[in-house]
Amino acid sequence: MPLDELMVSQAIIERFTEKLKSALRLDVAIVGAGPSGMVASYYLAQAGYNTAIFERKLSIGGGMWGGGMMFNQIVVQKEGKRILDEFGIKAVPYNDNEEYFTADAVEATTVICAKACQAGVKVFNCISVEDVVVREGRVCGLVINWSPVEMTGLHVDPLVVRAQYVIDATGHTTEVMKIIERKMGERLLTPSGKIEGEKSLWAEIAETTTVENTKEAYPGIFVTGMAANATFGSYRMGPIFGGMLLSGEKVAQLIKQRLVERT
Ligand code: 48H
Repeated sequence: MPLDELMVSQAIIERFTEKLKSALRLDVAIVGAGPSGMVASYYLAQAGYNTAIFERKLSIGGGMWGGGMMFNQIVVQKEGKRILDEFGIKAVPYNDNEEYFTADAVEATTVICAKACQAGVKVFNCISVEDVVVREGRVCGLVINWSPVEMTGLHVDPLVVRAQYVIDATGHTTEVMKIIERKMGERLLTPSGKIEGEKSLWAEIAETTTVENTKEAYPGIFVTGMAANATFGSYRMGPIFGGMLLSGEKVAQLIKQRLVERT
């Protein structure tokens, strides 16, 4: 049988459209496919929730591919190693008392993403989140557009997806929370009611507070990973990833509880 080019195009168009349509009413919409967002998506999809990630870039993985200064190894302290084990990522002890472990950044990124996809997460790369949908002081969806539209500044209107909960996993830039702060003119669930802002590097405090700061930051939206520390005003930690993995796990747990309470 001759290869039918139109069949190839038709298959892509139909299957992608099905995927996008199935993401119109989500349980959880995650912005950003860095380590915290991807880990969160895995646990939520594994629990049976309709979960999608929207990632601006062509590649998933956020800052994890690059390890530290493009030395593509990541360091995870012993508290976070459990998550590497759960995903089946090889963790190599670095010091005698097994406080620090290293993992290959490429293996860690690709395995987490593969497990998330296999658990049922719908990953949409090359799509940027440009706004949120609100109802009576609560976030209930995302406004999305192709990243090339955003990058070229074309005047093309976006589409909308609804979600019971949204996660801002956009890293240092904490983009979704910044949009809410700028546009809604209401108090965020932070001490000052505003985004507190990221502080300089103090790894020990930063790693603990990344998990503590993983919580709801405005009704309907939770923050995870670096976005949690930027929103609630803590330090950066440099190239250590345990806090990112644990924060992703925590945000999934918190949202699972809420989803159970809502049913
Ligand atoms: C769609 C978007 C949008 C948008 C951004 O930066 P990330 O890797 O995020 P985390 O928090 O999971 O991990 C942080 C870690 O990588 C890191 O930078 C560390 C540990 N730094 C410490 C230090 O001291 O420097 O990923 C965020 C992702 C990226 O892929 C962005 O492209 C994406 O979010 N993103 N996607 N719509 N509006 N904004």
